[in-house]
Amino acid sequence: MRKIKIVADSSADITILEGADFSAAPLKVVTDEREFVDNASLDVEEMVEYLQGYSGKSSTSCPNTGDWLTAFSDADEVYCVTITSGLSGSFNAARVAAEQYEAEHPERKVLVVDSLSTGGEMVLIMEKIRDLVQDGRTFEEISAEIPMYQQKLGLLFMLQSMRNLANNGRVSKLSAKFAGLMNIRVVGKASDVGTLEPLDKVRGEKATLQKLVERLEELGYRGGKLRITHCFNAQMAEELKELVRKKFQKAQIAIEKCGGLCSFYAEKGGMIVGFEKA
Ligand code: X90
Repeated sequence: MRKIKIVADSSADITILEGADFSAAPLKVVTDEREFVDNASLDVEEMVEYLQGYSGKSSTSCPNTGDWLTAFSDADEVYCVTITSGLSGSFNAARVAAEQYEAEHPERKVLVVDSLSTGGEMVLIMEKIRDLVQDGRTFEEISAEIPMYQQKLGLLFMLQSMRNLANNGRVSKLSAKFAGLMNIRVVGKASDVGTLEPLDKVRGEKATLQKLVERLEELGYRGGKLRITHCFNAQMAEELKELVRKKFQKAQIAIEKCGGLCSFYAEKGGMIVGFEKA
């Protein structure tokens, strides 16, 4: 039997993937005083509280080659999904790890997938990989299929603050300016090159939820799988789920909490929505 592993960096916000041998490689959140390793034992709530009261410099770092190799372990086939290469070095580090892994063990194979996204969209990719593995598909078939499936995925976000994104150069100061001012939230999507593309500035919770549903439909969502991750905003996540369900009764919707990395950038109140297009 070939040993198969599915791995991702911790921006996918999961610690287990049902029906698969899964491992995560942690990103880190770093301040002048503390370092938070984004793994299952991180107290995300404590981190978010601490960051709210902290006004010094804070930043993040992606897994290094060694972290990825640890996650690959000793599998014959590794399927590795990373946060977008447009915003992080995670994909590059994973590629270096994959080359080293294959060079040291010529019979082993690694597929590294640049999600051009994060959060729930990464999980949808991994669930697809798991289903294809369970259907008995080969490494080569899966490697060909995944880029096609990625064409059918999208990611929306809703942010109440973009301070950490702007301070770390992941969006322009100009795009970040409005989030949080006068009850304004920013709704945007992952662009084709895996960067943040702000779309709307919306005032008020109800209007924001309506805008999210409108954008979902516009981007091609028609009731398939949808995965909401939120940073301490279970209420809006549930409301979004209800609104989507009203339009698409058969929608398969999951709600999860953001882990450390996504909480750092999405900040309190933020939501990230990965979804399948029709
Ligand atoms: O390598 C690193 O240090 C990690 C850098 C990650 C930077 C951005 C993470 C954004 C997370 C924000 C909303 C979703 C945006 C998706 C855009 C593709 C959450």
